[in-house]
Amino acid sequence: MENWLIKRAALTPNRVAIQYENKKLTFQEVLEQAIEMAEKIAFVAENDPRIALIMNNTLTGYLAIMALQQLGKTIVFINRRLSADEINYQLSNAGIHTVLTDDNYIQILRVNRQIKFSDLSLRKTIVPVVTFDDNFVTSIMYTSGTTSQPKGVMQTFQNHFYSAMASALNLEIRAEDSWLAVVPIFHISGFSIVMRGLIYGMRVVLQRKFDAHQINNLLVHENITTMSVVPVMLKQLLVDLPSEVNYNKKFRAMLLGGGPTDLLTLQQAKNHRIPVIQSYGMTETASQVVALDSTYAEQKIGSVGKPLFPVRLKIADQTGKNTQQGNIWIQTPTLTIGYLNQPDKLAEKMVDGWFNTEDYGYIDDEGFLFVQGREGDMINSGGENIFPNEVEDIYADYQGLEKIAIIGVLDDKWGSVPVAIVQGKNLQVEQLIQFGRRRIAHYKVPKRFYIADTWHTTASGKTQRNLFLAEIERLKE
Ligand code: S0N
Ligand code: AMP
Ligand code: MG
Ligand code: MG
Repeated sequence: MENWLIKRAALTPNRVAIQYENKKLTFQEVLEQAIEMAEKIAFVAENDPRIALIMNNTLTGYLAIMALQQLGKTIVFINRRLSADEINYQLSNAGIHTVLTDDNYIQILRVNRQIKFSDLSLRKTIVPVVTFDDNFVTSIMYTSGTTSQPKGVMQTFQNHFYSAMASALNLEIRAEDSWLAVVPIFHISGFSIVMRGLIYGMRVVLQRKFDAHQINNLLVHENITTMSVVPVMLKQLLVDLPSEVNYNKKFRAMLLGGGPTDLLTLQQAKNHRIPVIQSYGMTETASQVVALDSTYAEQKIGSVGKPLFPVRLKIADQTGKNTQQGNIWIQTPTLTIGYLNQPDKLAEKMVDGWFNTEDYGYIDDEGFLFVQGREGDMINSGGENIFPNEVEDIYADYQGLEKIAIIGVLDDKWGSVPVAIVQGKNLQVEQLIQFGRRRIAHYKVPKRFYIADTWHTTASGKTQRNLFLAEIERLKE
């Protein structure tokens, strides 16, 4: 395909592409500023095939993405909530030499070049790429797994293009559309909005920080038509929004995804006349692959909907044999071409062209998908995934700790949070917490530690997390 940004600047030069704080840039202005930034990046890192971005949702971060695409560089997005160790692992795994950032990570990173956007200055003339090739990996995002270290999900231009099309065929594209992006761009929830903006020629309203009151103000007073949220965001918006206040008349879709939502929240959204579109998707599928049309919102409450136009869906066991209830399997042109440097890992999840999401669910007799959980007891805290094994492994090095089991418990704010069951000598909760906070993202650190008298194991010696969960539930009563 043509270079998307150059194409946009040719087709709709004067349309607003991006709005950030009090600034608005048209597609023509974005192209000019992206080229300027590309020239500055070329001066310092012309030969790096991949460059990492550690960014907030800021205008400079957005322009850096546009610039890197003009240079034909693969962008490695880093979750800025991760610990130094976790970030360094990803940088090293991706063979990164240069990190561009809008933050002060300078001391902690082990790479050759760490450059703040504001420190880029000298330029080198560049020639923008002519085409955005279907199979070119434009972005890489790391996801953790049940048993392995985080893996870099490679997303191609084709993945993003089909994803944008699939969403458009579901939600339509209208000339007046603008999409509010407060979900992080380092996640596919946010980056997919940036790609849709470019492909549709649509205004993206970028927000650095999620503040429910501020977001509600924007949705009430500005002509914003669409917003992506994770459940914790929707809940906070509902708490802040007075019952007599409605969003602006053009607002037509609150795309909700990234984790399970409780029915009460959906009901409250309905009371506020917020048109929620429930959706289901993942980094590996370049955002939603299943979505619930708002006309079915009531009838199919709790469902994430039907597969989008180019997507096929089935429920099968772990070997791929069809079942009523089991793993969710997907066929989609938005599926990643693989995990960076680990070609076997995607193959392990594929059977006959179907991708095993490792999520559990069922499809009702009218074709609507219901998601019911996930392999490996994954915990979804505010849209961030936590794998118990990953946290347990970190604590294996803790002096005096003999046993640990991480389990997810329901949480009013985050949906679900990790707590730890431990056994050992002289364990101090405060020190256990500090130990975790130095090594892993804060959201992964257990919120509470329980000392267990007896340990629940299976005959084969595996910890039975579900029995501990039942015990904790009893303690709460
Ligand atoms: C909810 C958010 C915004 C909360 O962050 P906030 O309030 O900005 O936090 P801070 O002020 O920075 O920190 C305050 C304390 O809170 C802790 N903390 C922050 N986040 C979490 C969390 N998630 N869980 C637990 N604790 C958290 C901080 O650590 C800090 O504590 P201390 O001081 O102790 O460090 C933020 O969490 C957020 O942005 N969440 C959303 C993440 C997200 O987008 N996830 C989706 C990932 N999945 C996908 O992208 C696939 C699905 C998808 O594409 C999609 C998803 C949604 C909508 C649409 C789509 C689509 O298909 O297009
Ligand atoms: P990520 O790996 O960060 O892209 O997160 C994707 C995962 O989030 C999926 O594999 C699911 O486990 C979970 N998820 C996404 N959307 C939903 C949803 N609507 N309901 C339940 N879980 C979801
Ligand atoms: Mg994942
Ligand atoms: Mg906050």
